[in-house]
Amino acid sequence: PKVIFSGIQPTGIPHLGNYLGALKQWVKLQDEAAPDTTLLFSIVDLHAITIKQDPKALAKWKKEMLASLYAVGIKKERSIVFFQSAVPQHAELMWILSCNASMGYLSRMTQWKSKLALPDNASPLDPSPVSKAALKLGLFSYPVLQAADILLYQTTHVPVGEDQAQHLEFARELAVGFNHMFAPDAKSPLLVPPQTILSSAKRVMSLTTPTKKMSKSDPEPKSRILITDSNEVIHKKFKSALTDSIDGNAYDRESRPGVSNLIDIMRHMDEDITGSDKEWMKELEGLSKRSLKETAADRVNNGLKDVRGRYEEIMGRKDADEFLEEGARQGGEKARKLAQQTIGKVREALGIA
Ligand code: AQP
Repeated sequence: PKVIFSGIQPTGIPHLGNYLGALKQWVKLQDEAAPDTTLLFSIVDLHAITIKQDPKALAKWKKEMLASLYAVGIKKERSIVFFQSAVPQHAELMWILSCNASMGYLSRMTQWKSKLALPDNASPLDPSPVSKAALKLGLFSYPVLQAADILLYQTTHVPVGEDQAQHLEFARELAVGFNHMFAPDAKSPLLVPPQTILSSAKRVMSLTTPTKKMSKSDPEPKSRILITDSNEVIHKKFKSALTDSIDGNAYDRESRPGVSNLIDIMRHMDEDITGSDKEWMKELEGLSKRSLKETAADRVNNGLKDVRGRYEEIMGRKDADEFLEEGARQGGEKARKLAQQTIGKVREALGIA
């Protein structure tokens, strides 16, 4: 049977990139899953603290993220929804995997390089513009924790955005190496090398700088649409989106990033529209930029209004805190049970049971 695992950092309310690139796909996988498929969705707070976080904000964001996952349609009766830090086995397996993770491999990760402000093609030996003392070990070993998250549940499939594909490859190699070293003769693998499921919405771009990905940490709030934004706010943000002054609308990510991003957003928002739907493109071709932005805003509002309604309903409950705490408690308990099975086998194989 399949085991599907994915995670999201509690670093703010999810935006359209998180929604189209991850959350919408999680819901689809959940709703179409065979009865014997296990689904786990983790709010990865231990990953969030690899960069400095304000403790009060983090505590608030954790709650908001849990409410957001329920609001997009993740059902706690079907999927295991939990906080990573509620399952200590994540940190335990991370340590064990760290003892076999290659520093050279880790230093080639593009996410690490982007935090170091190194170009993608830099060698790990290049001088870094960031002081070595300011660099934290946790940020460097982030992919090992991510591998532990996945391998802990014998995960077979991981839905992620394109930016995470490299980390998934690392997790697979760690699993294969670990099995080879500690359980070469086992009938079933000790750790399961997972497959990546790439979302069709690979990269939703910033509304204000469409050459950058839409991101929770962008200092410009107008660069992203939050899944809880009102119709009015959605329209305002789209209105100020950066496009171009070329007549007509056509899809070309290279030369027309702003227009193409709006087209992509509409395409992914609406399940019925496929990439080859020429008629739909024809309708958009002649629109003024103002109408194009309005059309995009309408579509996004239509796609998000139920999510927004459910979010407000959850947060508006008198017992919202208790409701969320109880949901998290139950999810954590289920996750710990599964995690312990893997950790038990791993400890035994290592001789530390
Ligand atoms: N712009 C995006 N387009 C498509 N997918 C995206 N994802 C994030 N941004 C986009 C996908 O969302 C999932 C959860 O991501 P995360 O919480 O780990 O955050 P992130 O990838 O670091 O991006 P954020 O949301 O912009 O956060 P910050 O600014 O804090 O880094 C992943 O599956 C990711 O691929």
